[in-house]
Amino acid sequence: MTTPTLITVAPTGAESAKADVPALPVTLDELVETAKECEAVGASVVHVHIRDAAAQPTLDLGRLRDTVAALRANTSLIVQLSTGGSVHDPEADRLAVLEAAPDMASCTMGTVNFGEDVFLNRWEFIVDLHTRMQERGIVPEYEIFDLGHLWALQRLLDKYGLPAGGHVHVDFVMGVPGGMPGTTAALVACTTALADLPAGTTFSATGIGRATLPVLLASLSAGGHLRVGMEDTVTYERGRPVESNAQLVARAAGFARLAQRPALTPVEARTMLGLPA
Ligand code: KMH
Ligand code: ZN
Repeated sequence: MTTPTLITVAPTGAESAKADVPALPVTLDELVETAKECEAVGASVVHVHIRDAAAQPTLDLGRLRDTVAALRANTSLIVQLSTGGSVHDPEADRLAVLEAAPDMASCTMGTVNFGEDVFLNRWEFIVDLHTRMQERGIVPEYEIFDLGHLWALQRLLDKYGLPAGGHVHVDFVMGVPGGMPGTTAALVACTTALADLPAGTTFSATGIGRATLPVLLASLSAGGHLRVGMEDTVTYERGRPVESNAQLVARAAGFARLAQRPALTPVEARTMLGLPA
């Protein structure tokens, strides 16, 4: 039996500048329009970073609340807010993201070098995020930048219990300079390590930059799900900038159909991820 494919779109991120990537959605209107287009071609989850009036990354709570409301009003997508923010965001602001009451939120499972920067995720901070999400009924997506992060997740679940909804879903973020590479071998190492996590744990994978296609194909063939979007990839093919997030989602959905693992609808995705209908 084949498993349909969960497609998450990560449309904006915190790293690219609007001046360098004009197609990047940075206003609420642009984000909502992108989300609608991506849902129409196969996305079921939207992983959200927002920008301020100057198109700079922000974790402003009012803007986050407005964003959750607008995405819910205009799409059926599962709204996943980033608690990773940008590498410069303080822990308190990252924790406060949960006050915007999304369906899901990201929870990165360890510190990782991030290009020239450091993406800091202390153990106590991870425990705080995990337990606050449990209390609020927010379903985490555990972000795995390196193999050891899976071992940290095993420790977290052993000590503090399963997430809200009882289902464990991880996302392998591959090809960040400082993290694991975006290769089939690294993906296989991660999927092998999943054997130590609760039965039924699901995974998606995304490759940064030129790792996009190798990771997408490896994940599909390994029974995994997909994350694509301009947070991770701004070049569609050599010398050709991405025109829109929907272009990336459509390509992912096309590969998923070829693999006879068509895209899940948001309703089906809710069931898989342990979210209320
Ligand atoms: N922007 C990165 C520092 C997440 O969204 O949780 C962190 C990130 C992970 O994108
Ligand atoms: Zn992110």
